[in-house]
Amino acid sequence: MNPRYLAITGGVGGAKLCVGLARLLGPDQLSFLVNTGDDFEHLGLHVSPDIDTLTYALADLSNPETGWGRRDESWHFIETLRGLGGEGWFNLGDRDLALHVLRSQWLRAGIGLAEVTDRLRKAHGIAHAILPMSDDPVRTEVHTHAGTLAFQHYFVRERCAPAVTGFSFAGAESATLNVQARAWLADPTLAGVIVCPSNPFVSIDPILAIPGLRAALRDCPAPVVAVSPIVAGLAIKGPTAKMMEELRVPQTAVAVASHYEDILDGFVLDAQDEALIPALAARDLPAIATPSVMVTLDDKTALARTTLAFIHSLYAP
Ligand code: FO1
Repeated sequence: MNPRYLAITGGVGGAKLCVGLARLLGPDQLSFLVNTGDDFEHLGLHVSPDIDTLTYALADLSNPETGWGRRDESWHFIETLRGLGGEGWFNLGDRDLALHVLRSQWLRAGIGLAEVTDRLRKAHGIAHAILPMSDDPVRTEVHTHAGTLAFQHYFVRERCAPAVTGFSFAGAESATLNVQARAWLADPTLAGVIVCPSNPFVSIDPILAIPGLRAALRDCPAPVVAVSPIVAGLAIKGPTAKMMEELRVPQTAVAVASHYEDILDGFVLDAQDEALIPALAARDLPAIATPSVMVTLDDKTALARTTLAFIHSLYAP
């Protein structure tokens, strides 16, 4: 049986590495465990942004400028909705809308999010399993000086402007981990877990908040390796560095490694942060440095290949 890998991901940055991994590993060797803490009910629809961002990335349908939503999009629906006085702050494209309508229809029929997601990834011709972290609702709440905001209200409506003081993941304590992900983590052929370069606070932490997952990652014999979302003190995309500043956490890759510490066996730094390798070694965390800014497909594949080689170097079964 071929060695298996589980990638833990959320958001645009994580999806890029997932595309690289999917070019190297087939569906019997690689599955994706995805954040659903960003999900929300909007305009009567259930929207799952991180599942959709990964779906479009794997189907090569992503909008290259934003990383979310589809390219070749049109906006007649949302422009008309705004004109009628509806909530227009969350840009739903006309083609993207079909995905939200179909998901919402199936969920209303009582079909679970994992099954809905499996139907939709197959409908997009995607061979790899996309595993929502749970079928149970988990909602990221952003605590700010101006009060608590639902994630999309913070991220899109308020454009990440409010200073954050913390996060909570409503429903996580009673959420059940996706069954297939649990099976992969217990599988003796599991050869590695990759924590993708996503926002640790709002893309990865909601997943790690699912009861049993941190313990399963600590106990699994396969190496757990994270790829840093922070390069030379900056986030490649999104509010990670801004959140770290507001949380009084150093905006460094070392701080990200510390954030994950109890579950990590290795850490992948960007080439610009090579000087941080000794600091991580001093914490018994093996690290490598390699180019990690992913623009082209080759960049994504190269980072995936280097990460897998690093995992192999750590894995003494
Ligand atoms: N992000 C934005 O910054 N503005 C938007 O209008 C927006 C719309 C949108 C529609 C569908 C979808 O799947 C994602 C969308 N996103 C938008 C991205 C989304 O808010 C974030 O990607 C995740 O929630 C965090 O990574």
